[in-house]
Amino acid sequence: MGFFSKIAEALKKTKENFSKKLYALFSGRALDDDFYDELEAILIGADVGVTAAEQIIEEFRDSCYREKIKTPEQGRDLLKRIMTESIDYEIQPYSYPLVILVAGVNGVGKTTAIGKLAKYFTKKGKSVVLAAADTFRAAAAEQLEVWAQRAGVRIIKHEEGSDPAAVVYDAIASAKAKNTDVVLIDTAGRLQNKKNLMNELAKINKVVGREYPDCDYRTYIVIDATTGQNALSQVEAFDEIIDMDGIILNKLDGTAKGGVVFAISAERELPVVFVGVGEGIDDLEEFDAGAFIDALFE
Ligand SMILES: Nc1nc2c(ncn2[C@@H]2O[C@H](COP(=O)(O)OP(=O)(O)O)[C@@H](O)[C@H]2O)c(=O)[nH]1
Ligand SMILES: [Mg+2]
Repeated sequence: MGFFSKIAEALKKTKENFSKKLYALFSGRALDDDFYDELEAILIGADVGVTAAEQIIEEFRDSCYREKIKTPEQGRDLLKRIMTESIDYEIQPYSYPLVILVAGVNGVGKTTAIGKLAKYFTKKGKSVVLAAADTFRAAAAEQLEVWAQRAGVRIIKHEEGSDPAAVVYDAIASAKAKNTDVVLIDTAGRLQNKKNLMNELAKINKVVGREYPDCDYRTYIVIDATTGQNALSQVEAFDEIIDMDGIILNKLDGTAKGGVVFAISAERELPVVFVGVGEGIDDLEEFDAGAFIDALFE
């Protein structure tokens, strides 16, 4: 399945909240105040968020006037274009050696995403090593090891409770020694202990900068789409700890809250880089704004 069909499948529930109502809205209605109120309600109902909904509608109103939009079809196309533009970021292609740090609260799917990313890069012919820097629970490294086996990649892990930054140090040393293209860093996500988490991530960040200054370094925060607007405060909290480069939006399958993509763009100006659409190793897709919108409006 390509991005479009996987996304269309994953967005099924979001669409129920969205595309049918939009379709009805655009069917033979005047673009009056009631129309805009209803449009705002539909956007907010799909978890687009108030800020993003207001921005989209303002832009839509202005453009309708400017472009002399008359028919519902023209209006629908215009809305599609505006919504696409609001989430369409240019993402710098990866260069190698590459290090990706994956952060986020417990249970959002960090470890799963690392497993999927390992497969993603090996499919591109890249060599990969995983750094099991969630040393908080022994089970975390074991879980990552299962993913390493599935993807057929190496893993560096230490004892439970050991220093996560030391794991990252070793993984980088190993990548240098073996000319490995990609280092993927799994981390713990205990937000209830914010100070520890902050120190830990900051320390890992420093080790990467010091030991691998020439690598392409990306920091991704993973969020769970089913949490909707709550994910925003997680993005904010992690973005304050280390400057995040992008978002992995997990569990898009089975949620009606796919509109959170727009909220993140409007509030944080962070691109969604990948989406998780299931629990399997191939259930990760590069985010494509145009295909996402097509699937949403379909
Ligand atoms: N439906 C669905 N489940 C997912 C997805 N990504 C992860 N999960 C599930 O979410 C749960 C937590 O994942 P895990 O990777 O352990 O989260 P972590 O605590 O952030 O490392 C597991 O049961 C995963 O199978 C996804 O894209 N879709
Ligand atoms: Mg984990």
